[in-house]
Parts: sequence; structure tokens; C-alpha cells
Amino acid sequence: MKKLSAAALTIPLLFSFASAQEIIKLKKVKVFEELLPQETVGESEEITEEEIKTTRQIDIGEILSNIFPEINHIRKGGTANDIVLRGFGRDNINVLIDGMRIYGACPNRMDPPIFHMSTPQVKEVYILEGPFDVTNQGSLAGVVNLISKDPEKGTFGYIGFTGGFFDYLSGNIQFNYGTDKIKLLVGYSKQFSHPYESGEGKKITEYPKGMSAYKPSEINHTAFNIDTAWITTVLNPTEEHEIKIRYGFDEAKDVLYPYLKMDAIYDRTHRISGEYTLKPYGISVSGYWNFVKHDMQDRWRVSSNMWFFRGYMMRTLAKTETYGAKIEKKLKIYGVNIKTGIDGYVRNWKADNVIMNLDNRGMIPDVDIKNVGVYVQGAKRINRLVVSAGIRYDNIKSEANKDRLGTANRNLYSMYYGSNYSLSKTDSYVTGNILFRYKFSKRNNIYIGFGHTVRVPDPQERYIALAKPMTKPNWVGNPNLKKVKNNEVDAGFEYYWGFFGLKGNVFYSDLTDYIYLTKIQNGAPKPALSYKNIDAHIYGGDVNIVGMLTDTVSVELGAAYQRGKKDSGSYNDSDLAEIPPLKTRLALKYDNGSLYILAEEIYAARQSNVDTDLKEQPTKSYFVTNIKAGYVVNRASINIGIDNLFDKNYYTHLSYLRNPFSAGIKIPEPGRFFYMNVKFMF
Ligand SMILES: [Cu+2]
Repeated sequence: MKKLSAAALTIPLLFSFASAQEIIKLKKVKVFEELLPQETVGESEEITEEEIKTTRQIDIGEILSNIFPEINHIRKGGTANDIVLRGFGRDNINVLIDGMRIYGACPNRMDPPIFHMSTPQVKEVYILEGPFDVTNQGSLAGVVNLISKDPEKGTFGYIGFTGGFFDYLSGNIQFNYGTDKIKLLVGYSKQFSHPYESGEGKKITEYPKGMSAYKPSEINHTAFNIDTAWITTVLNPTEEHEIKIRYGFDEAKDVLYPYLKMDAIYDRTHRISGEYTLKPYGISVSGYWNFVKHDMQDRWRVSSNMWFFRGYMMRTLAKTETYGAKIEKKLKIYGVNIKTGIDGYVRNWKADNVIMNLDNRGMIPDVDIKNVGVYVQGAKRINRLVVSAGIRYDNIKSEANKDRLGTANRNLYSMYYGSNYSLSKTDSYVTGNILFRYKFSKRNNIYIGFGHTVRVPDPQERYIALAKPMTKPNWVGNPNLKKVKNNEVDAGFEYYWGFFGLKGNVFYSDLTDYIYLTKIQNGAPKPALSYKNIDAHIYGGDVNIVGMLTDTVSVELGAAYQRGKKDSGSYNDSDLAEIPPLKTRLALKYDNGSLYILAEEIYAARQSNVDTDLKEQPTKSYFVTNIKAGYVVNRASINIGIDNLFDKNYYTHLSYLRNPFSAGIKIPEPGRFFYMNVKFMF
């Protein structure tokens, strides 16, 4: 009987960079796989690697949600999907771009961090689930790191074009030049679409009602129009030295978010980063800066009708800037592989809002978060046991500028939280983790790990200040919020038998001072939406089965389930909000190296474990079928696909905004969506 090779199972068929096929690699790692090189631990270390060959290429959040049952997307519109990993969202997970921090400018998360890199730039996505990252501050429940393509040796380029339903058009061109000493990659991409239609044949712009409804003239308004340009240079003056400099710019215009009450006029981002590696000493020094400017208005909604003289009833202009640096060294002491480093960053966020005649300047009042941290992480193999551990110390200061507040929102903190609050808070803490893996054979193993992680409240949770007109509830941050603490156990196994591989993982996260939405009044004239610390726990697990049926045919089955419960605070309903239901994915693949065919079925169960305190509603179960095929010939590839083949009308559980005062507008997923992409290499 034919023995299944490790490579065949985890890396089905690898095309080199020089192939015309567009590939994004998705890697799920456990902490020590990243730290220990293959030769140290033996060739048995597994990295769960998935490859994305054909997609609509709209956004990374949607792509990840499609492949991994434990990742779910928050559907706000046609693009810019935010993600929830194992029930954790927002700042509870770290989303990094080339290892650097980036934050969205929009107080309503129209531009989540994961939106700030376009699909054609992405080479790999690293996903580290659980409390096992000490190399970045605040990785409470996981890290998602998008890695961009590096330039290669040689002179060549690509041109790619995708077209699909609802006037979806996407094109990109990339040019590569490289010698031993200098390499350069320059790229440009554009994406455009009109609003998509759901399975019931309605445009997503037709779902909001009342004042939030789109004006009849704007129902078919551009849904997004995104330009992206990037340049990466790698310099190798000698073999020992490497300097990498990256610059990226993107401008997303006319992005519609029917999930919210406003749309983005534009969202403009600059990213720059530099990295210097001194290979013989295992030292790397990196620095980065990024800036996002975001303008959202209700100008295309009915609510702006009365305000025609200025074009909008409400508007938020927001800016965020993040910069940081890291020095890291890899070394080996007494056979222990060690990575140690010192890093720091500054995140600044300001947003100014106007609603009717209310001056909400400083809606996010020029908040600075300043962090310095040190860490050390080590791993060692002792016979069949691999032990890895990490520890990190952080000092982090959050500070808002009261002078930035406008006339309408100036007194909100004292109105709801009394005079005894401070707009400056410093948190210092130690975090760490330990993980044991026992290997029964080269590939079969079990593992168990424990981690203690912390994150500080984000600038919005502590300091947002938005006064709303008339009887509408205000929105105010809680300056007294404490940092969130997570004590989590993860355990799992990997088992290979013949042509099949089976992996499973369970986790239990005990959360202290988890930050949760609440309504507050405290004697104020009207209530407000705010945040409180509660104790809670989230637990769940996922399984993954991969099987090679023949040399060319493989099957994949994945399933994930998670549950969240409140443990403290006054509540009527103990279920945590925004916890996705059971989700499964079954895929059948044929791949002979030039022809590729995939059929997949995604199922999500009904979610009735909802938090009625936040007006959450149950979400129905759904089945959706996607098919795709691709063909590669020499320097060209062509792919076609149909997502939602049977034109089902369905909603994911994260398809509407949670608010304790009223349930948000549910945004359906796209109906049948046909697309085709072609790519040439020159
Ligand atoms: Cu916005």
C-alpha cells in the first residue's frame, strides 16, 4: 500500500512563484512550529497549510471565513469584511500586516485591519489560534498575520483580470526585477463593483429601511472602488545583510455599508515599513509607520434629505496613525532555541463627528496608546516531548485629550460616570504561555498548552464620546474599564493513518473583565450605549480531516463550534453575543497540476444561543455550494467559479450590528455569483 507522504497531505501541489497561477497560502501554526526550524525538531512538524487558488478575490476576511470553519466574517457590505476567530473579534485578536500593527480609522470598523492589504499583495496568511503569542502585545485570543509577496530574482511581471456578477471588476499588474543584490516588486490593483444581489434577487442597498434607506437614486450606487499600489525592495549588499523596505498605498472610494447608517466616501491608507536582518547573528531590526484617513457620511441615505444644503445629516472624519519598532534576536542556549526581543508602538486615533447641529469634535478624542514590551520565547525537544514557553512584560499607557472634545460631547463622561474618572491610564502586566507536545511517531502527536494573555481596552471602548440628537441614546466610552485577562487551555492531536489525516483542537478560555456592550443611564437625562467589564468564558473546538483518495483527488472536511457564556454582571440572558454557530466545510478537489476543480459545501447550523439583552436574534441554518475550476498552461491561467451555485438567500450570524437599544439591519450574503479570472505572466 502506498504510504502517504507528509508533503502530499499538507502541501497538495505547489506551484512555484513563476507559475501563472495565483496562490495564497494559509498557514495555521502552533507557537513552536514558528520558532523551531525543521532541522531542530525533525521533519515531523506540521503546519496546516491550505492554498487558495481561485477566489473572487474581493477581500481576505471573506476568503478566510470561507476556508476555516473557526473563522467567521462580519458582513457589512460588498467588501471590507471583518473577522471573528473562535468567537473572538475586534481587539481581542491581533491582525497584523507583515508583522506590523495597523488599525482602522473608522469608529464603526468599516476599515478593519484585515482590509488594509489587497488580495493580490498577499502571499501567505499565518493564523495562530489561542493565547500563545508573546512577540506582540495584546494577542488575547490569537493572531492573524498577512504576509506580502517579496520580489524574486529575475525580470518578469504579471497581469491579472477578474470579472464577475454585479459589475465586479478587478485587475492587477505586478512587475518584478531582481538580481543577487537588489530586488524590486511594484504592483497596482483596482477593484470595482456595484451592489450585489442576495438570493432573493434584492440588492443589498434595498435592505436598510426608514431614515437609513438608500435614496432611490443611489440603489445602484458604486458599492466599492478601490485603488492599491505597492512597492517592495530587498537589498542584499552581502549575503549576511538584508534590508527590506515596503511602501503601500490604498484608496477605497464609495464603499457602501448597508449594515451601518453611513457609507465611506473614501478611506485612504499609507503604509511604510523597513526591516534589517543581520543573518549570522540572528538579529533583526524593524520599524513601521502607517496612516489611515476615513470620511463617512449619510449622503446617499434618506436621512440626509433635509440637509441637502450641506449634503449630509451626519458625518465622521477619522484619522489613525500607528508606528512602532522591534529588535529581535534568535539564539541557542543549552540546546534551547530562543527568540527574544524588545518592541514598542504608538497608536493615535482621532475622529470628529457632526450629527445635525451637534458638534461632536473629538468623538475619538485624540487618544494615544503607547506601549513598550520585552519578551522571550523558547522551545526545546526532549526525546518525544517538545516543550515551548514564552513570557512577556508590557507597559502601556492610554491617554485621551479632553481639549479635543466638542460642545455636544464635552460632558458625556461625567454625565454617565460621575466626576471620578481619569482620561489617562497606565497598565503594566506580565503574560506568558507553556505548551507540551508529545510525539507518538514522526507525525502523530498530542499537545496541551496554557496561556495567560492580556489586552488593554481600545481607544473607543474607553473614550468614545458621541452625543446623539433628541431621544436617541448617546454613545460613550467607559474611562474606568479595566484590561481584559484571558486564562486559556488548548489541547489537541494530530493523527495520520494511511491516506488520511485527522486533527482536532479544543479550547477553554476563562475571561476576566471581558469588555462587553451595555446600556447605562446613571441619572442622566437619557441612556447611552457604553462598555462594561464582565467575567465570561468561551470554549469550543474544531476538527479537520484531509484524505487523498487518489493521486489527484482529495477530500477535506472541517468543522468548528464555539460557545460563550457570561459569568458576572447583571444579565437576564447568559449567552455571549456574536458567537458563531457550528460551521462545517466539505470540499472535494481534483488537481493534476494543470487542471484544478473544486466543489465545496458550507453548512452553518441555526444559532439560537443569543444574547437577548443585546436584542440578538436567532439565525437560521444554511447550506451553500461553491464550485470552481482552473487551468494553467505555461504562462497563463484561467479560472472560473460560481459561488452560491443554488442562489440561496441566507444570512450569517454576524450579519447585523449588535446594540442593546435596537437590533441592526440584517445583510444577506451574495446570491449566485459567477466570476472568471485570467492571469498572464510576461
Ligand atoms: Cu466609517
